[in-house]
Amino acid sequence: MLNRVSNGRVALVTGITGQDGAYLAEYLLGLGYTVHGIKRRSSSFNTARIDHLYQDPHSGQVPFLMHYGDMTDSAGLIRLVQQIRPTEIYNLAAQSHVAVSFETPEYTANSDAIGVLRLLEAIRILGMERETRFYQASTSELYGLVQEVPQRESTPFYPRSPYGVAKLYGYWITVNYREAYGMFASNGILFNHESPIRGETFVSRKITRAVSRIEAGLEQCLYLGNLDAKRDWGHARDYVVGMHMILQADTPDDFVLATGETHSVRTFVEAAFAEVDRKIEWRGDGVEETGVDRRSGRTLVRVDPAYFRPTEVDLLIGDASKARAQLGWKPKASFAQLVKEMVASDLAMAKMEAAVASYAL
Ligand code: NDP
Ligand code: GDR
Repeated sequence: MLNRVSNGRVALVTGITGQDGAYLAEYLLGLGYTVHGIKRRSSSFNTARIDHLYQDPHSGQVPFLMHYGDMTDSAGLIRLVQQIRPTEIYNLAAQSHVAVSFETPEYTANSDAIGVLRLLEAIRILGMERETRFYQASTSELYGLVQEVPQRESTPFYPRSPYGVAKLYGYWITVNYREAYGMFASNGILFNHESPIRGETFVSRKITRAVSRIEAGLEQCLYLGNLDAKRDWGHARDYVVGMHMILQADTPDDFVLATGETHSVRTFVEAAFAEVDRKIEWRGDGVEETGVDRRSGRTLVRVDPAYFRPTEVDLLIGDASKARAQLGWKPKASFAQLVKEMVASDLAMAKMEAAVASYAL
């Protein structure tokens, strides 16, 4: 058995190198957990988001440990669950980019659908059904084509991408193992949540990064796809608290976590540019639409059809009243605070990069 802290709470987090993995690891360590993370082998460093949590294991018993593993490798997952014997598993690992899932549908199904089964089977094969609680990172992408607004736990699913369909399997196999084997297995149906460490190709971070780089003179224009898509954007820091609450409930269940507010991509762009005192005026329509800076007359935003998806999710807005009533969860950060924090962080980085570039000249 690997390192355990005195309170006996041992978490295994898949997807530890991602946005949520980093916030969750930090939160659980703060609560006194021993945290084990699974990371993939990569030819370059992929631990930037969690490097600040790392402690040299040579220095004695440390609460944060990393292991190599992959959601497509059953034997490796079984071995890790057997060695670590976690009291809680948070399954956050996934090919999580919706647009990329259209390019890599089979791989997405392997990691995001069958990967969930592999972990649940590991718990079952090892006879740990009563020992280990399981959290599955389900998603508002399950709702897909609008059936009802706001979307809640009872809203029918209609996924619109290979990612959404893979996650649908992950959702139901989690429910099935709960019902069939009495496992404490729960789904968090999380609506979009962002942060300064969000992956750079998701639209929120793509926008705040581009706004900052344009401001620092490193880029000229932001190219986007569908400006009219609407999302319920919250802050990842708030959502990992909800993940933990879901596993502390008296009984396993499925919960929506959302802010209850929705904004379009266009509004996100306006809010981000407003942080650097630029007012965007929209001109033209469709793929010809541009966002022009009122002050300078410069075109700062253009539409690139390459970023449109074959099938789109037009409108997401979640109703988290079940989580609020049963778990006491509610998000703290507002949309405005989220955008402000993300732009401030990206602006600091862009200014530093610009300063280094001018010094090098
Ligand atoms: P990220 O894309 O930031 O992180 C995904 C993590 O999964 C990374 O650590 C990645 O590793 C890892 N991973 C990917 N494929 C594999 C694999 N085959 N084996 C092992 N690890 C793998 O996602 P987020 O942190 O934003 O999201 C966490 C989870 O929550 C995901 O499952 C996502 O689908 C889900 N979700 C996210 C929402 C959001 O708005 N952020 C909303 C609802 C659900 P690497 O760093 O090497 O790429
Ligand atoms: P999403 O997030 O698909 O909701 O999935 P993303 O930020 O990628 O897209 C949100 C919306 O913005 C539109 N869009 C663009 N998106 C990207 N990435 N790049 C662009 O240039 C662009 N232009 C417009 C998209 O079409 C879409 O409508 C995220 C992921 O974290 C999933 O893993 C998670 O399950 C869901 O959120 C909830």
